[in-house]
Amino acid sequence: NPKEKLGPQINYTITGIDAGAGIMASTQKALTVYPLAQNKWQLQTSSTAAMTSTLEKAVKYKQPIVVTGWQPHWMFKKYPLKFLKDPKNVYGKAEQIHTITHKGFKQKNPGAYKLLSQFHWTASNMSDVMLQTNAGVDPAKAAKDWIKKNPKLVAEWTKGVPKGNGKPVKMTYVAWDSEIASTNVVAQVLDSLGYKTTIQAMEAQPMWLSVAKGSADATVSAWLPNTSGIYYKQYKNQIDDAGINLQGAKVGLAVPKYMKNINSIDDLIN
Ligand code: PBE
Repeated sequence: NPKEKLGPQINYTITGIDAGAGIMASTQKALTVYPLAQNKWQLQTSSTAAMTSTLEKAVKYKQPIVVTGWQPHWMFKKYPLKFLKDPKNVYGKAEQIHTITHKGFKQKNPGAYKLLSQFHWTASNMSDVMLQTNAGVDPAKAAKDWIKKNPKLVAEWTKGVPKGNGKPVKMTYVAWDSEIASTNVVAQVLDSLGYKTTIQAMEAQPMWLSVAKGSADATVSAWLPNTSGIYYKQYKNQIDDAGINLQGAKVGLAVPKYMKNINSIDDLIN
């Protein structure tokens, strides 16, 4: 019933993801800024898989739901979602995804660093891989297929990069669908030049710490300036920003389009 208030219908709950995600920290901030928390709203911590499955059920029965949403992600292709307006700009405007390495990595492995700094693709490229993995294709296989279909772009990344001769590259990432896609693709391109790349999934905080300490060499998972901003600030002296690998990412709260009266975060309170 659209005339009924939204809060009581969904137990004043925003369905979130893993606690370490930047979008969760931003949403905590939104709870105070808007002020949702004062109006009984809360953020539920879960995982991307649990959030998208709750979303799928809601969409199936056209029930209201508010989720933490971001792009690029297949959820926007699979479900009729819209971002809520964020007039108080808690989530920032467009985000970029950066490639971050340990401070000493450029010197230790200049070839791999060069490739990592030349890695860039579009939201649509990334979505191609994500749609495959979402359909059940193994991430390594999805990455391999994508690389085969995109030789021109891959050639830009490998341009002027020397052979790896077995030099190790330790990459770390958080198992968000977007980063599963980018990390697998980059690792395979590195390996195709003879580098020996390992990829290890972690929670966000230990991932940043590993790159800062040098127990990992690099990550392509840094959503900046806002989403991973707390980690970036904390470790900025021990890391090197190798550049933007994806432009125009976006983070916020999202609802299904059939929730016609809810278009802004402010609308959650009324
Ligand atoms: N995300 C996807 C992450 C970054 C990548 C938006 C869920 C986050 O830290 O919120």
